[in-house]
Amino acid sequence: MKIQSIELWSVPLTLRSPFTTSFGTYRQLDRPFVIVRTTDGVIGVGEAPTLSDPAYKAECDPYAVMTSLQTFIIPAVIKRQQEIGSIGTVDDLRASYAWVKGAGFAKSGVEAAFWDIEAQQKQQPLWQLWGGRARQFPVGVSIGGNTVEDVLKRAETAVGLGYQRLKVKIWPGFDAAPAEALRKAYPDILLQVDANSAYTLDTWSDLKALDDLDLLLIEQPLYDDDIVLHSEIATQLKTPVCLDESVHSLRDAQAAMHLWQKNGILNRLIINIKPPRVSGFAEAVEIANACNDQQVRTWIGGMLDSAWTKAMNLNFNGLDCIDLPGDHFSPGGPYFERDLTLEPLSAPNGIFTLTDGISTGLTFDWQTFEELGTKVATFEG
Ligand code: OSB
Ligand code: MG
Repeated sequence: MKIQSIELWSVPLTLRSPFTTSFGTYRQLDRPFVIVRTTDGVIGVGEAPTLSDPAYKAECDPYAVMTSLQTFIIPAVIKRQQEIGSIGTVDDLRASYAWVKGAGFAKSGVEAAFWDIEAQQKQQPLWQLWGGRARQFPVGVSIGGNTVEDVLKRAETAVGLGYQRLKVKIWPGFDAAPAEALRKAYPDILLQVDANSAYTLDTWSDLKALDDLDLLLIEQPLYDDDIVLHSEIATQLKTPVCLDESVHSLRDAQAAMHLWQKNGILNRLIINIKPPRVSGFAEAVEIANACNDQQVRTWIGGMLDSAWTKAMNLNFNGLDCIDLPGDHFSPGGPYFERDLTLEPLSAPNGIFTLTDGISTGLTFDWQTFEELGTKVATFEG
């Protein structure tokens, strides 16, 4: 595959409903997009699903991602092509920028565009490229509200649409109340909570109040870069602890499995695999398989992604080794006022069905993309 050009775009996407986490409320998100054109006319589209600031993770903001892409990553890919003639595989691509430390979100944007190209060249859906099958699976929603009433209202809409799995954002002072209210309203629903690293060693024991609510998991209670302390507090909770922010690579996932195993609680480890947090789908697929080998349950998390990237994540969810419902849909219809696919994503009764459609299975909406977006830079191959 020979690259003709790589373009970097910035696209503002506006949420239909504000999304609140322990670290802030988001309404508009400026998204870096990478457009790769090959010399034989194939176009690949990849999004780096940034938030507005680095409050979730280092380098998950559009400024860091744009700088990394523009200054280091894309020039490294172009240079590699000049040296070896073409970038034949995603492995070649990753090798070209492997020397860049961190920058997972930025790398994932380029990698996604290459997967889109590879799928088109092979005339295959992404799920097939990644070793999955066109299966049906339940999907869930993530509720980011800032009062119990708001959370209950969002949950009611989601359950009304047929979703059977809810995740609610919590933080110190706003934890047992929303979780108890949801459990009371929906005694049988799959329910989980996400703290986005809002607790410390002094405050995490508040979470013991959630231990009798039959929760599926408690996600990322402690520090965003910690695995060891999570493995220790996990011994004192009946509810499985799920890692999100702490896992950046296959090695991190292996370290977590090692520590939970050592503590005799491996069946209470769950990993949220977010492709951009681990630098892209190649690493994400490796993590999914490694966890499955040790019977550690996984699910696919989201970053308030556009429908284009949600569709990629749903294809990834087609792998048989993914056990639990992922965050692919908003609790109340589409996430964005204007989104970037011609066909809306849908999951009737909370069940998503993969198709034989090439690549993501959806059509990228170039008109909306060009109306909303701005081209920031072009690199010639
Ligand atoms: O931790 O999963 C998270 C959104 C922003 C930052 C962090 C997280 C989230 C979500 C989004 O929960 C869920 C989705 O994209 O559907
Ligand atoms: Mg999370």
